[in-house]
Amino acid sequence: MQRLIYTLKQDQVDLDLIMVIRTVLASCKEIAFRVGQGALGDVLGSTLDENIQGETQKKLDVIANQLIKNMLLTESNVAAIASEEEDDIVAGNANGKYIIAFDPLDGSSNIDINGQIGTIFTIFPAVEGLAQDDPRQFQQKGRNQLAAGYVLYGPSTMLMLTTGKGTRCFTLDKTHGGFLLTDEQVSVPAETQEFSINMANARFWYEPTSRYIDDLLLGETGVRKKRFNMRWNAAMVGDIHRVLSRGGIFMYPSDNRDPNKPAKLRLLYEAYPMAMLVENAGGRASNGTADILDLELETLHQRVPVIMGSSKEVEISTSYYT
Ligand code: AFP
Repeated sequence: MQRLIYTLKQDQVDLDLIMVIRTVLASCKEIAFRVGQGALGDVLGSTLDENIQGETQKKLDVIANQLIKNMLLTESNVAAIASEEEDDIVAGNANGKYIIAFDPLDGSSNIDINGQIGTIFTIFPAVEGLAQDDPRQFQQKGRNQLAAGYVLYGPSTMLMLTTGKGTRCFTLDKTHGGFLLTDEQVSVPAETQEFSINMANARFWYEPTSRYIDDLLLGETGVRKKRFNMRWNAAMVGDIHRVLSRGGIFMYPSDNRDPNKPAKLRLLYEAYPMAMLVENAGGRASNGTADILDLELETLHQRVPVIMGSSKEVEISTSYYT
């Protein structure tokens, strides 16, 4: 089976970018080890702190953030990093070619129940002429991403990666420590009978979301004339991994639950990288009215509604919002 580095070289990825991806993955391997230790490694439970989003930080959120941050800041090619767990941009090397954003531990509520969790990351070119920690560094369109991926710490540790030439899946060989290519072209079926949304939020949804989900729930007897099944992992990495593996539609729409938080998922750390992976696997990713990759980040921790997955289903779903 092919090693990651060989695949990236075959894809003619810039060697400096390969080095940065390898550094991210080196920290993910360490996180995978810590996750595997569980209670024995004292990684379960919460800290007393809150992150910039006002969410309680889990011990593993902090450990994962520190590991990735420390490793990336030793890389000469890294100009700046942004993390879901950091208030501001952290400056790296003044001559670095790349800026990297990451959600160190997605699906925090699954940590203590031994459920699916993961690390999501994205790499953009650094903007020349701007200080490394200038907020405008990250104010780029999703289409500018050079690479995006996630590492899923499930029963096996898997890497889903794109550098813009398709989406590839690798599995961590825990005996030898390398990521090996296990699916060279991930492909999301255009049609699906599986949807993924947190139904507990139904009373807060806006009318188009309610109408679309109602139509799915009517099954064979409704306008869709087929039965839909539902899955919800409470970790976007887990839900998107299922969508990339067998198709489906994943939604976290805006709602009126909290006027200060019209949407839940973060554009930079979650929506951008997942959208790039899904599009490169033949799927679609939208905020309801525009492709996520065409949006331009305005603020570092900006949130965005998300609808992504099987292309035909995303098309049907977004037609409810126009
Ligand atoms: P964390 O960033 O706190 O780990 O939250 C995970 C997440 O942003 C995303 O991965 C899930 O899809 C979503 O939250 C789950 O949210 P619910 O609380 O509505 O299930």
